[in-house]
Amino acid sequence: MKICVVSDVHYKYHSTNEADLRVQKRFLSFLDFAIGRYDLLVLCGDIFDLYNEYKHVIIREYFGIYHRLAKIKEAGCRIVFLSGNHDFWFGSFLTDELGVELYPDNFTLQADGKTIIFTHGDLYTVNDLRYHLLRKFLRLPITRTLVNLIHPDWALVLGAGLSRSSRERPAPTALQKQRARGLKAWAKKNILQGKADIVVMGHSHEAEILPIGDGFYANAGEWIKRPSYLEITDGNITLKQYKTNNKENEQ
Ligand SMILES: [Mn+2]
Repeated sequence: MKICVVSDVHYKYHSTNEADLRVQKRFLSFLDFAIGRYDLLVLCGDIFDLYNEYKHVIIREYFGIYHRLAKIKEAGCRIVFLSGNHDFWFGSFLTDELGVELYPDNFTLQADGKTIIFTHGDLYTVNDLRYHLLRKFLRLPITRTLVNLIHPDWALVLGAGLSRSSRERPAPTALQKQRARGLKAWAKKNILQGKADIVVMGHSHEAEILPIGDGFYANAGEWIKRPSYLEITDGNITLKQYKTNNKENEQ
């Protein structure tokens, strides 16, 4: 089985910033590259920098992604999307129209004799009570109901202002690094207790594969500085950099 994992693209619904446009172009090119290549594509959270689906409205700027996900799906690939801390207000569009499977917290897969747990990672940060309270608040149905009373055009502008840009802090700060230690600690606990062979996360923006006991903690990294993704082929995990042929995307 051939699995691809990508996370933390932070694709913006609207931006004129050159760095953002480069991320968008690269990611769309990556999705084209993924068509027909995998059995399972795991979108491990924070693919979108801001996300909401209304009952009858989708964000038009995301059409390029939707269109390619449909092509990936039509080529016979299963698509799993895990909520991140930037994209969790999903509706039925992704499931009903694109056949994407949505998981709000974790997704566990048995494949090629391995147990693999996928999760974005924001659930497992440490010393981060303020965020964990915010996480609960934003996921309350009433919060979303109230936001959805605002016209989508205005709600998006408001949301973009509130959604802290990862571009402005591409390198994790010391405090963020400290909080992110919880991700590896959670992975270690699950691997050493025999609950998983591989724990795959995003969120920390630090791409790596770390052996733990007989297993691995793997992080898919980010797309702002160094576009990376993970491949798990027949139970073997590798970290890859995505390179396009287009020179201007290589800078
Ligand atoms: Mn995140």
